[in-house]
Amino acid sequence: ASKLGSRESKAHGYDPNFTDVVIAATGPNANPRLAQIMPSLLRHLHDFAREVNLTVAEWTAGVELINQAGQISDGKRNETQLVCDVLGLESLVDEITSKILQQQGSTATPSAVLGPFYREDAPILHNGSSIVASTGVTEWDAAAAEMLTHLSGRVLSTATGQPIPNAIVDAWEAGPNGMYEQQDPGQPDMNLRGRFRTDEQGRYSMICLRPTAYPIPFDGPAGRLLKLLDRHPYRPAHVHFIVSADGHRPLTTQIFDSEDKYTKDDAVFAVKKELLVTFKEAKAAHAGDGVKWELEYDFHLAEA
Ligand code: MBD
Ligand code: FE
Repeated sequence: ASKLGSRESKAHGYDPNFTDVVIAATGPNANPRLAQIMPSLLRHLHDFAREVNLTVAEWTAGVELINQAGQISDGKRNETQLVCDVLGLESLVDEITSKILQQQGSTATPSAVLGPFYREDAPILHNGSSIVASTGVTEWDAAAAEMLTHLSGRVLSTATGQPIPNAIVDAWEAGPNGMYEQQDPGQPDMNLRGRFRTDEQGRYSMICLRPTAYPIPFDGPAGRLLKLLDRHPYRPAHVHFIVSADGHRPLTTQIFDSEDKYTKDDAVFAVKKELLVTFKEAKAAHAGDGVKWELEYDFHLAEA
């Protein structure tokens, strides 16, 4: 009876002990990691509500935003992830994870956030082939022709310094109109995506596009949030990669065009200075194939 009594007397959101009551409701058979982290989450969540005097109407608006994000999320679009991205949360957890690796002395290429547009099962292509398909949309094709890039380099092991044969470089990027293939009815399925296997010298090579700055989808809750916060939706020009090899930690990362003004003002806060690259005008050898730009970039993988 006394336990119930104390609960009743504390069951008020404005009583600072109310948070302890909610934390103490966790049972002895709770998932251990949740039991470890929920007290902190509840404390911050409750403190936030108290600190800003959150009203029922405001809380309801937040619930509706999350509901809408879930409703428009499907296999092609992950709006809840996008909401996390504009709040900096995906970048923060990436940074926390990579800090732990750096503290262990890792010299691997820094990671970057996955983002909402990765697709598994991208086509497996031979080194030197192109991930850029003609769309039949005149402006798209004309813009892409000006951005054709020879991207090549090696995948290396940080443990040995040696190149890794048979590593997989899985790359994806948006088109010159700022849209990923799954957002854009004008692009063929799996356009601007490809998986390349490194050769005996650990080398990969592809034709891709020098990337273009582009706005993250602005027509859903993430966009609504950006508008309400008077923020722009642009991400700096980037190419995504997942690089993997037997015996090594898979690396999810992005490279960023150093000449893009949004590298200093990324809508999802994902830029790391080690991931800035400079595209060079293509040498004559490639210019003959219509390739306008080139970039050599090596990936360094830590041992698993
Ligand atoms: C993107 O293209 C992206 O890479 C991230 C991280 C978030 C939104 C859109
Ligand atoms: Fe992206």
